Amino acid sequence: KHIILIGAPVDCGKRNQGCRMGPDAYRVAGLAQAATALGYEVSDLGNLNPEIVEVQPHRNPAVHSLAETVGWTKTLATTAQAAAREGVPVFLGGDHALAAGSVSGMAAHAKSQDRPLFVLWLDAHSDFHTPDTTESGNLHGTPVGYFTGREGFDGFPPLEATVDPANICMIGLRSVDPPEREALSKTDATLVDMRTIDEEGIVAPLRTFLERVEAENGLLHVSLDVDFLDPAVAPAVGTTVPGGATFREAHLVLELVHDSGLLSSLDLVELNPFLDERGRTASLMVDLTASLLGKRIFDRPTRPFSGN
Ligand code: DIR
Ligand code: MN
Ligand code: MN
Ligand code: MN
Repeated sequence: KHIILIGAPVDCGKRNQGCRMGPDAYRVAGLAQAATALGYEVSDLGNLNPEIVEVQPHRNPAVHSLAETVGWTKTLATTAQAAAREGVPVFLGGDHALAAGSVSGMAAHAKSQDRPLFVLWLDAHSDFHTPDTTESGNLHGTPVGYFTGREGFDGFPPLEATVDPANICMIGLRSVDPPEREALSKTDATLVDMRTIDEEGIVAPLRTFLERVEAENGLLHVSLDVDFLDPAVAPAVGTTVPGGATFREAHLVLELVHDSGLLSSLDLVELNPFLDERGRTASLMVDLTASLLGKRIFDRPTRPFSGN
């Protein structure tokens, strides 16, 4: 079992800066050591740079940093495909714009194996905008729109494979803009908002989703946005939204994903170490990753790792 750390200091997906410090914060908080202690072979590819590209300005004048986001998408999609052949890529963000590249690359990898890609999106936000519908112009609100093949992504690389929205499960939703809600309602994506978690718990919808991934022999990409968590436990994020997942809910989700044996790739996104309290949020993200990689108190039945 091989974990491949990929530094993706993407900071162009929103105006407030600081996520570019994320990859080193994860390194300082001991991510590689945590994975090694759990018995994995760990490589660190260091920090990537975006391809330099030129693009036409978007027709929506709010959109900013389009060229940089397109450049990152190209670099990350290529790197994801290469890394997925060798092990489990872990993208150290960087803001959520990086998922346009990481997930589209994993979708291309899955297609090369004739397997479907499933995406577990742990986030307060659905990030289902397109460059036409975004009001903020912040492209970190658009990666799911991109990798599901929505229109309006002029200048972005054409997708080798799209992710079927029916293969996406979003958990933790509590900030969904009207155009996103409208577009999501036309899909079969599984949408688990905070009210669903309050009423039914976080385990039932997750189990149902993981059973589908297993039944369809899918690859599973997990995209963990810091703001999935409640800001009281994870304060170092630009877009705090109250009422998020608790410490234990977050660990439980990742423990259950581990035990499914289905994990293929992971994004850790939106950490802004500039806003952190002595590395507290970075350390929490490392601990959550350890849960995903099999850290536990007592042993439990676990499926053998099916990986990539
Ligand atoms: C908001 C914020 N929906 C936007 N999105 C965020 O600007 O489009 N995603 N923060 O993680
Ligand atoms: Mn997000
Ligand atoms: Mn978010
Ligand atoms: Mn959004």
